[in-house]
Amino acid sequence: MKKIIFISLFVVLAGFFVGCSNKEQEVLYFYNWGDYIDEDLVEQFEEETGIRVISEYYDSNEAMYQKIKNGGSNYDLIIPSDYMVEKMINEDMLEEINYDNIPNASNINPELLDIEKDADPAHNYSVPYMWGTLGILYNKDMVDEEVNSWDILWDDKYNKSIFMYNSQRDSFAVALKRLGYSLNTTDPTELEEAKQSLIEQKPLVTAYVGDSVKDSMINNEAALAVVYSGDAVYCETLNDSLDFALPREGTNIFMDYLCIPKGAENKENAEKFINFLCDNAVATQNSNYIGYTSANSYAEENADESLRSKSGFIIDLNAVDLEFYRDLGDSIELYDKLWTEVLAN
Ligand code: N2P
Repeated sequence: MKKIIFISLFVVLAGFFVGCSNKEQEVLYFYNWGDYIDEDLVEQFEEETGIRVISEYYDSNEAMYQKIKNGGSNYDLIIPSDYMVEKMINEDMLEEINYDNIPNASNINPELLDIEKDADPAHNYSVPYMWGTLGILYNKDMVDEEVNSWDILWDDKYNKSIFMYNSQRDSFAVALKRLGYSLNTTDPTELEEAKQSLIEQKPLVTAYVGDSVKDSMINNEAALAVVYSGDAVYCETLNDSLDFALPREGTNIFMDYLCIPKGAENKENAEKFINFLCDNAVATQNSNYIGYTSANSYAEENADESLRSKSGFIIDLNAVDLEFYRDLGDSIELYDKLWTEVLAN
């Protein structure tokens, strides 16, 4: 009898524990750029779905790629830019997206679906999130001339009053476009020339930075900074002395995409979150908060006037020559080498 009671008790308890583990908390591992989402929206999603979002942050496509390539990470959602989507598809690092789970994808501006034609033309792996350009944020109280050329970043009048991003593609883009070359060049002579010019510029540069450039510019710490348009808009809304310009020699245009890394364990949760981010009201609130131009048509048109009125928010595709970065294959190793030399010099 005792034995029977003991066994029944065991069965009941075992059942209880299995029941508990079935109700295990749903999670989503999100690897995002710093300052690239309104965290209140993350909370709203958690409350609505019961899915806990665990976020980690990166500050360049290259850093994100390396972390995932090295293995051992378990991210379910990432936000690579166009050329990085192309590279990750080429290397079989992304999951195909199930659009049945993303009805709100219909809110994406159809023109933006094929603005970048090479990375993932059918968007099997990538849902457009935010887009922008690379340009010069400047302080009108410190810069008493028209800002219309990358040359200004080589003018020693602005000695130690210039911020650059610590990003090899963006820094080389500035130098290459200034020299009249493509920002996707793989020509060693052109790249060597660009490297030399970055070394020549270096004494004028206050620092090569990430998101901290925004606080520095808002606090009037420098005259000039190379920034993404969304970061510029964010700064402009907080400091009226700031303005943003695209140099006449041309620059980079980027589209950042919501993507699911290969083997993600919580793929459906990632798709739920992508669908949430594509909702019109959510996308508008998100864009208003971070300053970037949304790929959602409604959000782009209905963003706060305080953003829409700032230089950089409305992207004129014909303003200057705009080039997307491309995946450069193995040639990126030459960029790696030359960028290391710039930083070491
Ligand atoms: C936000 C970074 C945006 C990424 N801090 C630009 N591609």
